[in-house]
Amino acid sequence: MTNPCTLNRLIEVLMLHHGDMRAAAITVLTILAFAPLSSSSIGIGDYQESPWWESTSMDRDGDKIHDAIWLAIDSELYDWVDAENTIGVIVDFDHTPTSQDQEMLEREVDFQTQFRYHLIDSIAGRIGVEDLIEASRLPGVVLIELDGILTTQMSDVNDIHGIPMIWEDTGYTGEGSVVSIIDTGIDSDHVGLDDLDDDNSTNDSKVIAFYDAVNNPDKTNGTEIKAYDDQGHGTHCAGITAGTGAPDFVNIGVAPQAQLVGVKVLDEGGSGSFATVMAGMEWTVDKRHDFNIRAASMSLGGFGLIEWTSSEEESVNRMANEMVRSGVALFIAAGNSAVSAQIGTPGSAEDVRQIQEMAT
Ligand SMILES: [Ca+2]
Ligand SMILES: [Ca+2]
Ligand SMILES: [Ca+2]
Repeated sequence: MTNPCTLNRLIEVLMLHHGDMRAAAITVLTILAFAPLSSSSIGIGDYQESPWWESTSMDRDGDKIHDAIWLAIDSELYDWVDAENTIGVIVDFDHTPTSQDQEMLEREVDFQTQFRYHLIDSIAGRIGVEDLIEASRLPGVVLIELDGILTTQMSDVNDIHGIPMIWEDTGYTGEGSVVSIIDTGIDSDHVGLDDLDDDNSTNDSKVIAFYDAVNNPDKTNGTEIKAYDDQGHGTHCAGITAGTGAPDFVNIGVAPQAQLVGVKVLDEGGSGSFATVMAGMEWTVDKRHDFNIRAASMSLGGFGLIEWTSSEEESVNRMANEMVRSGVALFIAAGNSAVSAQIGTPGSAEDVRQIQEMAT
């Protein structure tokens, strides 16, 4: 086996191609198996040669407004602009935005704040199309990004039982590990996800915390909302990762004794904005010590404009990088929904390492 530290570095973040859920699941197990062996993670420096916003491909004309915003406003493929003529944006600052910065946006350009982040220097919300230019000129604002849309990544749902059961060879079952599933939620009443030992007389929940960034974004302690999934994709991913296999034990997850944290960022239609997805990502980092979260799984894909403009500096990518820096091993089954040669957000994050060959 390779040096676990090297391996750990390789698997800090994984990018797995469209549909290869089987490889993704094996890799999750690899993350869990080796994470405890590693020394502290992430040797990525914090230095930056020049501010990213001065050279990002999101703003080739240098007007501090994401070039895709104007495309979005004119797009007939998706209703980026609502009936009030507002559009969802991520406002990037040259410093971590404070409540005063948030108030400035709300006061000066009628900004409707949705989330203010601390892992990246950004505030998400809606703004009137007519106020975009004024907002771009406010002090501290360096870029106004389009708030993109992410959707569930279709995965290969069959052949799960064909997974080589690494845990049979190593004895490793995921016991003691906690994985955050950032998706549509988790049905914690599912018979394969409701407990660890499939014995209803013992109290051993598998899903130990839940955050609903879609419908209850202000309830952040992780235990005040019962886990649910009004779409199904997140439950499916949770089962592949850590399902016990009950009731028939045909489809056993690759880490059947791992526990899960559910983070709902996609709605009942299976889609969500960058703003909401990032809130779930940041929550995972904020709660990593509370719930001993060692890894996070995102099986999301982009569509439409973000596939055209996908940039390393895009907010979701920056948030993904911050997750990794904080020590949460992130695996992403990223989509190539539009252009086969292109890695969609957030798979193009600079820290993402493509290790398909390891996983297959
Ligand atoms: Ca621009
Ligand atoms: Ca059970
Ligand atoms: Ca039980």
